[in-house]
Amino acid sequence: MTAKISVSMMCADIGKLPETLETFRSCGVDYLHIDVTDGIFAPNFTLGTDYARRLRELSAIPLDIHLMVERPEDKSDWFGPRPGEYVSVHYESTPHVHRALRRISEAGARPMIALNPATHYRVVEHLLDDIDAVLVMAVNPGFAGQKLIDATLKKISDLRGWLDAAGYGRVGIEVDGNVSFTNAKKMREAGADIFVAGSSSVFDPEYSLSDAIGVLRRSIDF
Ligand code: S6P
Ligand code: MG
Repeated sequence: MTAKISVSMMCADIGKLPETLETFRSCGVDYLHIDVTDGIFAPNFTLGTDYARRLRELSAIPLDIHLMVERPEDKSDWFGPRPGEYVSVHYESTPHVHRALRRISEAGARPMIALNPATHYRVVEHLLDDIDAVLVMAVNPGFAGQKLIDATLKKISDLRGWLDAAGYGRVGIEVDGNVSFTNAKKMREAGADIFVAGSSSVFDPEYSLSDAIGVLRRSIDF
């Protein structure tokens, strides 16, 4: 899969939203990553349904909704998932992971299973026909600005090899957390396809948004 950029909207300046979205459009950003936390499954309260709805009015870039909430099978519909959008649910967040993924595909969106750093990738074995991608967390969910957990790189390469060997080359890998310019290159080499860009790259105040997107693109396009 060609490398894709999914910008982390919890890192965006809410006071500059229209011009930020215009920059993302002109730079060819692939997805808008929407972090949703409930203060229970993951600490913090981040983004929600009204914000997602407003983004769809302001931008044609598809959403990539990351649900870090308990019982996501009851909540994904609140976001009105659409064709072309990803919705990810955490393996650890519900005993009904399969049902949660099915609700997303029934809504016409693309289901993704998210894994915390300590969760082994093999838990997705019986879900492979029900997902379009696996989201590998490179930090613990809840906050931007954390440091990469080093074991993530091996996890990505092992997962990529395991998916390919099982005949699931179509299943993509998204990586989320401390996707810096340097880490992004290593993550791409390990086999990641979708890169969540937050304070470590696209929103690094040392760069303009468009410059940062260009640097990130060059780190992952090879
Ligand atoms: C973390 C969340 C992430 C962050 C992203 C921020 O709970 O799922 O999507 O927003 O990691 O990026 P950075 O570069 O600050 O780690
Ligand atoms: Mg996220």
